[in-house]
Amino acid sequence: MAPALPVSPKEALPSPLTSASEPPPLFDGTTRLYVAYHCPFAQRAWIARNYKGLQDKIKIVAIDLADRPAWYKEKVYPENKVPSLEHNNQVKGESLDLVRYFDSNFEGPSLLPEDPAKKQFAEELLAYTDAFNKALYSSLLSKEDVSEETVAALDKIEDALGKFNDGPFFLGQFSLVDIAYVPFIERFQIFYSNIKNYDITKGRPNLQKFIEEVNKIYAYTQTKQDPQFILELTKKQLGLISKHLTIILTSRLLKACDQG
Ligand SMILES: N[C@@H](CCC(=O)N[C@@H](CS)C(=O)NCC(=O)O)C(=O)O
Repeated sequence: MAPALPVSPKEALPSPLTSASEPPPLFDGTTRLYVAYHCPFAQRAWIARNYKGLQDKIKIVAIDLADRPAWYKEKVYPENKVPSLEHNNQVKGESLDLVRYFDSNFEGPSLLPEDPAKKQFAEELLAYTDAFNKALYSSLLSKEDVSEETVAALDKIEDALGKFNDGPFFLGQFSLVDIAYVPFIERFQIFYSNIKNYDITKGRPNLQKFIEEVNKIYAYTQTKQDPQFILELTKKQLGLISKHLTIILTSRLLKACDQG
C-alpha cells in the first residue's frame, strides 16, 4: 500500500472584504497579499506564498471583486486588481512578478532550479502563458468545435511537460512555471469538459500526470475553489463577453450596410 500523504489542516481564511468593510491598518509593517479567492492570477501568488511556507509572514486579505471597497483602489492598489502585495511600505502587483518577488525576497524552497537549460525553458514558458490562455479561451467563446489553435496550444503544453524527465512538472521538479499554469489548467479542464464535452487530458499522458501530481501538492490544493462555483461564474462572464462582441459586430455590420 502507498504511504499516506501528510495531511495538514486547511488554513482558516478570512471572509472577503466588501464596500462596507473598513481597510486593514495599512502600512503598519504587516505584509499582506490581497487576493480574490476565485481569481486565477491571485491564485498564482497565493500558491507561491504557501509553497515557500510564508503563511505566518504574509497575511491573506480577500477582496470581494463584485462589491469592491473604494479604499482598495484609493489607498492600496490604483490598478484596482488582484493580486497585489503590501510589503515594506510599498504595494506591488502582477501575479508573475509577485511569484518572482516572493522567491527573491523571502525564505523557503526556491521556485527556480539552478540548471541554465531549465532556467531558459522557464522564461520561454512564462512568456507563453498569456498566449496559451488566449488560445484556450477562444474556443470557449465560440459556438464551433474546439479549434486547431486550441488543440495546438494544448499539444504544446503536452510536449513541454515531456522535456525534462526528472519529474512530472514543466521543469521536472515543481517550480514557478507550474504555479503560472496550474490555476488556468485547472479551470480549462473544468470548462472544456462541461462546456465543450472535451477532455483536455485525452491522448495527453504528460498533462494527465501533471494534474495528478500537482494535486498532491498541498500549497496548491489549499487554493482550489469549488469547481461548480468557478464554472457558473465563468459561464456568466463568457456570456457577457460574447454579448458584448455581438453588439460590437452588429453595430459594425449596420454601419457597413449604411455606407454601402
Ligand atoms: N495581469 C494581472 C491580471 C490580474 C487580473 O486581471 N485580476 C482580475 C481578477 S481575476 C481583477 O482584479 N479584475 C478586476 C478588474 O479588472 O477590475 C496579473 O497577472 O496579476
